[in-house]
Amino acid sequence: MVSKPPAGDPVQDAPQVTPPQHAAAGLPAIGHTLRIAQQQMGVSRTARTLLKVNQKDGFDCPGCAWPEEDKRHVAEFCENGAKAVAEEATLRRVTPDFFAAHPLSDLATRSGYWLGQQGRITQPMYLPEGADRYEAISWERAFAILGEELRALASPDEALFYTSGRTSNEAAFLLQLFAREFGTNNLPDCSNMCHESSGSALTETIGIGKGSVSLEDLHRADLIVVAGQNPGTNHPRMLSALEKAKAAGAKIISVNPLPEAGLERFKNPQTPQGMLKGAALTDLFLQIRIGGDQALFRLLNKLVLETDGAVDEAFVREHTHGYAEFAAAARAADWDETLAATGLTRAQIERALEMVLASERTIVCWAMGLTQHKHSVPTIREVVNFLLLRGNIGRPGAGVCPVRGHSNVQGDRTMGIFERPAPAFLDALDKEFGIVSPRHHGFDVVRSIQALRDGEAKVFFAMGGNFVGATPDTEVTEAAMRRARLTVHVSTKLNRSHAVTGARALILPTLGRTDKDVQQSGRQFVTVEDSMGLVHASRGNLPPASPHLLSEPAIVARMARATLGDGSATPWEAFERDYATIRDRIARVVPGFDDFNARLAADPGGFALPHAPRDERRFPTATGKANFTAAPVEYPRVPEGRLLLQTLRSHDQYNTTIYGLDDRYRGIKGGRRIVLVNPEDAAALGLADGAYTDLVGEWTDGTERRAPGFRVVHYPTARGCAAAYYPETNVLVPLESTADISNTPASKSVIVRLEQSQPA
Ligand SMILES: Nc1nc2c(c(=O)[nH]1)N[C@H]1C(S)=C(S)[C@@H](COP(=O)(O)OP(=O)(O)OC[C@H]3O[C@@H](n4cnc5c(=O)[nH]c(N)nc54)[C@H](O)[C@@H]3O)O[C@H]1N2
Ligand SMILES: Nc1nc2c(c(=O)[nH]1)N[C@H]1C(S)=C(S)[C@@H](COP(=O)(O)OP(=O)(O)OC[C@H]3O[C@@H](n4cnc5c(=O)[nH]c(N)nc54)[C@H](O)[C@@H]3O)O[C@H]1N2
Ligand SMILES: [Mo]
Repeated sequence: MVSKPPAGDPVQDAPQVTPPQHAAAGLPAIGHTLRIAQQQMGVSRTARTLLKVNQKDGFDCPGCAWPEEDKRHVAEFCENGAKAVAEEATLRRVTPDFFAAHPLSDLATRSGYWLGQQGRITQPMYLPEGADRYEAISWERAFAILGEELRALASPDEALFYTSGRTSNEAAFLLQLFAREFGTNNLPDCSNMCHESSGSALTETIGIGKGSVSLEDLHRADLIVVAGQNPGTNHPRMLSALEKAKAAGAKIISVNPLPEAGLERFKNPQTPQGMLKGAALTDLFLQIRIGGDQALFRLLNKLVLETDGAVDEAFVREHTHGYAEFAAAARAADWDETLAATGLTRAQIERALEMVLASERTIVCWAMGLTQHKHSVPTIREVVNFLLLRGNIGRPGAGVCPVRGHSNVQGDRTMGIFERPAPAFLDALDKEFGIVSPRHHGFDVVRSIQALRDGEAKVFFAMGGNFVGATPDTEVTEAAMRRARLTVHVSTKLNRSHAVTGARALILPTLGRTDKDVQQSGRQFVTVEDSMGLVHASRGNLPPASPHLLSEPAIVARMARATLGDGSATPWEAFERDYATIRDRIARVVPGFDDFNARLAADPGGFALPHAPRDERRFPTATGKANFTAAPVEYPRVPEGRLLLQTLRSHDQYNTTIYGLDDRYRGIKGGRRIVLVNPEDAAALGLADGAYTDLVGEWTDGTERRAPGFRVVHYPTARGCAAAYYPETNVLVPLESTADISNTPASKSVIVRLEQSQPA
């Protein structure tokens, strides 16, 4: 299989390379932000919009899920948040004329960057069977087609309802309610590709699949371990929290195959000193081999166990289960094997141990560097073991901190977007609405693609996101999507998923976070939950991108009426008229949302959801205690002459949305088809800096996948490891290459061969 870059695209991919930077944010970031924002929005709209980001009376930043501090700055956003806002609040428009000028066969040749740059979609569009052009369609007709196709299915399980994590709580709650009333748990979501491994690991070990720390805890920690995360690009506001923690005396260990600029040094744009000098953040950089984290934490656990007085014995006795078995496994950890798995030195690990032992309050933060491997779930469980050993869960300044991606991905799960819902959740939903939800599990993202491929699923509906662009094994996925009867995308902007369709397709344009949402009962707001379990309101203030847009809750309500008709006793019309009525129902179904509307009215800044381990040191697991686990240590074995490739984000992208072609901190300009290779590995493979190479993925079943024409960049990544951007490299990730237990695509461990070639 070969994936070539698009041919019909005027955008040139010609990467230039300069040395990587050692500091993130500061003045260059501000200039870059304003430039991008003004190109999309003009000067006055830029000012009006950016001043409302993350304010209590404003909208939640559509960037990442990092929480806001209670005392907000006037400009409470970061460079990349501003880019996310500009991308949505752009003045560029995709009208029916655009679709008349660009048939599907043309759209299919365009890059994601080009598609996104065309602007906001203004009207519902329909692609009839056999046609090559989308045509404008009325909302009535669009819902009639959708209802007709859904009702025609042999079973509700032939429908798939995907959610990307920007969807509000209100829209997500309605979507899962509709899916279950219709009769399926097929609710795949972006989380299946993201933090599912964290959820799987945490639910079993501490009883809740969410992080246990607040911003306040980060500020009070003695030691913060940041593993597998690049906050300088993906969670820039986290750097302010790390800076504050450092100022109060915290130490930081970063565990990463790449030296990431933001973690090295941070120039805080919110303070004058910060702008000039910046703070060094990382005290110890553990440049680990890809996939070596479980081995590292296992050895640290052994060393803690062997140190007198280092284990919090009272905590272990009172609050945990499985200690003996875990301790036996940890004691068997082997130095030589750990050094081989991690590529670290003995001295580095001993230094890390000293810092661990010197800390009374430890937090571990992580993101995709830990979640997207075959052995991600046992890796994260080993992190939990590490924290449990010294009682670092459920007290101030300590805990687990999976740093979530999309701004409401955590909230969507809380609202019931899950293919494997807990029976108690379904019981509450059924009781409230007088329905009978299916109890059998639905399809996650990877199973959904397999179901489309195998003809088991026929209608695909996406509440946001870019399913085709974000999922693995691009060729397989695109072929699968083309087998669908109907594909439907609720979207703000064009992307690859609109160009790779089923027999019929609908594009349903919707309001974004920045747009003012007025319904029959008046102006509405929605709510979101951040990475630390804080729920708050989000209110757009711009006139909508077009008068023809419907909000996400309105779209779900109308889809439900078109599909379920008089058979539904659910007040869909009332929900659309007044979102407070949706929140009243959420309050009665979802634990922690009691008096939802009243609490939001009392404090628009929001409230924290309950979290038993954090609040009461109570662990709602099967054993009633926090569980130690003892999985065998695994790490990727890479054959001679091959490299282990991770697929990651550049500084100028938001997942599949490409803002620009630069990756400033890594010194890449004007192109994305690059592969970062350690200079010694490159020398051994005979690859000069600037040479062009094909990336050839080798999968265990003997199949190969090829991504041609990547420029080799000699870069200080760990030995044996390589890195290239997603989504260009998704073609290399086999659909079957997933994490055990969580079924998350193993996007960070792809075995590749590099073959000399030409620019693509
Ligand atoms: N600007 C911007 N912000 C974003 C996003 C975006 O695309 N752009 N995406 C959002 C989303 S949905 C998410 S999930 C988050 C993603 O946030 P991140 O997880 O920071 O994103 P990635 O670019 O995938 O970076 C993975 C990091 O893990 C490291 N890594 C890779 N493999 C390993 C390993 O085996 N071990 C260790 N220890 N480290 C490893 C990589 O070198 C890299 O630093 O960001 C969110 N925020
Ligand atoms: N190889 C590889 N693959 C990966 C990853 C990786 O690291 N490597 N990361 C994975 C991760 S962590 C994630 S979260 C997924 C992301 O997967 P998705 O969430 O599906 O992808 P996005 O690129 O975030 O979706 C962008 C699209 O969302 C739409 N959109 C934006 N705002 C709104 C809105 O307010 N409402 C609606 N309805 N639509 C909107 C726009 O049309 C835009 O084109 O990708 C995963 N895929
Ligand atoms: Mo994500």
